[in-house]
Amino acid sequence: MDQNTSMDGIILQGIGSFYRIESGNQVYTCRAQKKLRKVAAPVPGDSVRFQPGTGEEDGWIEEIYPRRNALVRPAVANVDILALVIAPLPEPDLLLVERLLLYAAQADIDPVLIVNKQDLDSELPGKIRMEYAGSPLKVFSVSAADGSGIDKLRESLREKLVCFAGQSAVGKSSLLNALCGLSLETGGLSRKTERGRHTTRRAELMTAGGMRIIDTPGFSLLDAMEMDPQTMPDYYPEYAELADNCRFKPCLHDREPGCAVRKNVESGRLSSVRYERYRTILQEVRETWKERYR
Ligand SMILES: Nc1nc2c(ncn2[C@@H]2O[C@H](COP(=O)(O)OP(=O)(O)O)[C@@H](O)[C@H]2O)c(=O)[nH]1
Ligand SMILES: [Mg+2]
Ligand SMILES: [Zn+2]
Repeated sequence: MDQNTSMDGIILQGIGSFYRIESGNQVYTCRAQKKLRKVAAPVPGDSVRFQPGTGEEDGWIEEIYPRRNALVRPAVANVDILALVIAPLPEPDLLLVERLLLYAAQADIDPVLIVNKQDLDSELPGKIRMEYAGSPLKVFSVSAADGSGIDKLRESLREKLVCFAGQSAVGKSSLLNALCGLSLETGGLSRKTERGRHTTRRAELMTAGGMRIIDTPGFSLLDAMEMDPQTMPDYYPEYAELADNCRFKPCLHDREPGCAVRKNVESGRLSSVRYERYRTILQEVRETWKERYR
């Protein structure tokens, strides 16, 4: 094949054995070479080299460039930002949020926390900010319904590949519509959930409003997280900062005597609810780690 006609592009979506690839302002449809599919199938977000098809012949993906990171469900690569959406309604599952923050940190993806529906409850964003005080997490307060906070959020997501995640009905699709001028279906909760359960809906990368976005259908990024419990404190920046002051080194900031993190929680300088979630997840991580060779 003539190498000179190769182009670089980004995978938007896989449909059967075909892939939609964006390059420049154009979208091409190509197959993946068999030898390439054996190593790893391309996923949305992958940066690839491909031969565009000619009138008669299908184009081919020749190479997937190394991935910076990759999520499993949804299958997507090279994510810059994991945008976790919560709202006063449905009631936030903050333990889920906590797990997702850890997941993002492990995958080297910047998380942001978006508190939507501020028109329904203007106090939730402040409460959440208190819980994450001392951590570098960015918390945005927005309303997809009345548009408040949307411009500021859009500004910090520009030029990034953003994966939106959160419980059903928190307003992910509404937010994408407000942020990017899309017209995704919203609100059809029961029907959509039902359909999502029975069919494998694959992730699609959309480019709109200066962002590359993935709207995940529902949410299933993680089951049990397999990681060495010893590494967990590293992913809590405000705890890592204090580790030098703990009596034990390393300290998991659990029940160790003389733990500086616990002291700061007891004195109210660090959030006790976030700390309780940390310990809950630490316990899970320990159990999963113990069982890993069974
Ligand atoms: N009051 C209010 N309702 C919202 C807001 N954003 C979304 N909704 C509503 O919440 C419901 C679920 O929204 P949707 O975008 O489908 O949520 P998704 O399941 O996360 O994609 C819909 O009825 C929306 O109209 C908001 O900022 N304020
Ligand atoms: Mg939706
Ligand atoms: Zn400690």
